[in-house]
Amino acid sequence: MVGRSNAGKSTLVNRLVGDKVSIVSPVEQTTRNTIRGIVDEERGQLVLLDTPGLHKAVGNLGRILNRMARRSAAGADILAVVFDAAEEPQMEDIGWMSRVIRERHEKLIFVLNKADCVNFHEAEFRSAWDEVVSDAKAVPPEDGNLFIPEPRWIRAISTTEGGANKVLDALFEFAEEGEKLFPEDIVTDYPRRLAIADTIREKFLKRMHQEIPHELGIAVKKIVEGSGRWDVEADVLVNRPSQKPIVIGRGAETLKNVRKQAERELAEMFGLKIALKLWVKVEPKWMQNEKLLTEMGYMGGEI
Ligand SMILES: Nc1nc2c(ncn2[C@@H]2O[C@H](COP(=O)(O)OP(=O)(O)OP(=O)(O)O)[C@@H](O)[C@H]2O)c(=O)[nH]1
Ligand SMILES: [Mg+2]
Repeated sequence: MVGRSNAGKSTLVNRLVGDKVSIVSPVEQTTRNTIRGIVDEERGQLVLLDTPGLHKAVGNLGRILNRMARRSAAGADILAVVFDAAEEPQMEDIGWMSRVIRERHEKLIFVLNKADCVNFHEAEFRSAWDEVVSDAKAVPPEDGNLFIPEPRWIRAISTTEGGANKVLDALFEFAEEGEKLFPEDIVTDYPRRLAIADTIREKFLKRMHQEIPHELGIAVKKIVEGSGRWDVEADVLVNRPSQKPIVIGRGAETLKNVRKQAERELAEMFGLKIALKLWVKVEPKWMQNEKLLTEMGYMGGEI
């Protein structure tokens, strides 16, 4: 699953898996890792890769995220490009359209997501594709070997039950037979430490706007496993001193709410009590710091 930030890739993956494996928010750059979601049903098993949405890369983190999405796409058997069709096609959408031609994606699905929205720009997306195709034909590749894929266009409403069934059907239709890769009862193999960090970050994203979300990083430092209870310590990293009071909130209200909401959701996720301790730290340019990025799981482990 690829596509520009905020198109609804993670929402779609969660919908298809039938469980929450990836965090969702209305701000850009929510997903910061390739996350596997596993669908297991009568027809078989699908391993879905949720990826970070492409965006104008800023700093190391931005570049890493863009590279992650491209690599996942290159290695996948089936590519689904998710479009936010509630808005007109944008640069990143056109970018993916050109890329699927360049990289010869045969099994290709174009998901027109947010079909519940009043302004649904299906026609604009289709004509944008026609234009990309005719541009490609006008300037064929140097080896003269032009391949124009035929995408399967599917409308979806990822936020509603059953709203993405057609995407699931197409995936099963395209999928080739093989051995099951995962046990039947797991929905993701995303590492626990990163899942905890993401859940905490999601709770912050839900309360913040613009600017700060992109400059917020969560690093889980310690998980102490007691009987029926885990004690988790995490650093909340911001870029500048002025961001610290915003993240903490008046009377530490923001921090307290985030902690409570995250504790509740994590308890449900792991089936035991979770006690969180959050430390807000100013770490200028943490997004450029390879040591910190590695610690937060952003450098290695690409699929
Ligand atoms: N109305 C409507 N909203 C949707 C739909 N699918 C997703 N959304 C909303 O779109 C926003 C972005 O969803 P995400 O799933 O986080 O988007 P994403 O593509 O994973 O974004 P990144 O991780 O930043 O690349 C959220 O507020 C979702 O609730 C849909 O079908 N209809
Ligand atoms: Mg996402």
